[in-house]
Amino acid sequence: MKITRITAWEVPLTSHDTYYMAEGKTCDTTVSVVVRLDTDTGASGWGEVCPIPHYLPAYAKGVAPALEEMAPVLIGANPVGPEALMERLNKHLIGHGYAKSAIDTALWDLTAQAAGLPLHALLGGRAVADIPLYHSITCIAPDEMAHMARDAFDQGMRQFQVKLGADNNWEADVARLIQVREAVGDGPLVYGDWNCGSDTLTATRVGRAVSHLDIMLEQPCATIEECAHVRAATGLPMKLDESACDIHSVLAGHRAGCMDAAALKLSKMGGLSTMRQIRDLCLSLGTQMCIEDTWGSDVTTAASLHLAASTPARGIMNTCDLSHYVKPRLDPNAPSRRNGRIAPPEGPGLGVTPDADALDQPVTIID
Ligand code: 0XW
Ligand code: MG
Repeated sequence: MKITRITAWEVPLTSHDTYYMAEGKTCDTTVSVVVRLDTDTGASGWGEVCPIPHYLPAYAKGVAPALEEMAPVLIGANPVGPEALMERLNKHLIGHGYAKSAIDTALWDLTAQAAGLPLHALLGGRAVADIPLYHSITCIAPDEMAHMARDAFDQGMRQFQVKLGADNNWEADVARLIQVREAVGDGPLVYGDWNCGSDTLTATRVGRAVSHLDIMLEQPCATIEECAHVRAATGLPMKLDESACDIHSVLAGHRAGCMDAAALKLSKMGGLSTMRQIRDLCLSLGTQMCIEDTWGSDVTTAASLHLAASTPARGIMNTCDLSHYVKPRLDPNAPSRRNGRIAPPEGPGLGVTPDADALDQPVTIID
């Protein structure tokens, strides 16, 4: 099998509720880049990457030029066995993991289609029937956030990510955590995510004000050292997200003792090929994993679901149905949440095919 053409579309995804995070980071309408690799056998593989503005070293407009740069390695290459081709690609273009993640997903899609197997069969085999979801709550007024949590609880959700810091009001952050905790009752997992937007003093004050509650903190500050400081000062468990971005930083987070949980995101880690190595490392380290992507719709959600479904239950904390938060749906037949859980698509490969109507005109065609 040979890759004959690379096509990319830019699809604006609009959040159902504008999504506010610390430091003015917002998801209102964000551009997702959808990539298709065509081959000489007629099979096509799909990938997607949707960087959130100002969130990670990634931007949507960077994907198309990176595809041009990678094309000489990709066109004519055999997509089967993605790791070998990704190794060559990584030598040809250093970094740019977010752009590579869309290519990597498409290579895995083609490889699994060629094998006639669902993608999770190649990523370790089906370990769980379905995966628990978390519900992410935009940083707005505490009582509105508590309502959103209760609504999601009533629909079966049992894990809640409470966004903090958007209004630089630490007492409001305390209220957010207390009110969401109360709204969902004892038992569900509740964690507060600053997306790097706090300092150690503020995060410690918030954490100590809720330290009598069952609460986890997520990435309060930009560095592993600061997060470790907050964990030690508050005694609360800690999830790392932005600063756990590759094998070395995951090991550093573990050594610093502040990685009870970690967010594994496809575009942050450069795609499934790298992320499955990090998944296996986290399994060995005993870190609870959230397997997801930064943002996006059905293609990147499906890729995350295949990796999550091939991860033993002891390591998987949750996943995210990103396509639930935005419109349009790229593939209306792709999996949706049911009673707080979700399963990967059935059938060979990734198991999703974006609708031509959702894609419109391509921005890049390389052959
Ligand atoms: C990446 N987000 C902003 C969107 C996902 O829903 C989770 C969240 C995060 O930073 O953890
Ligand atoms: Mg986060």
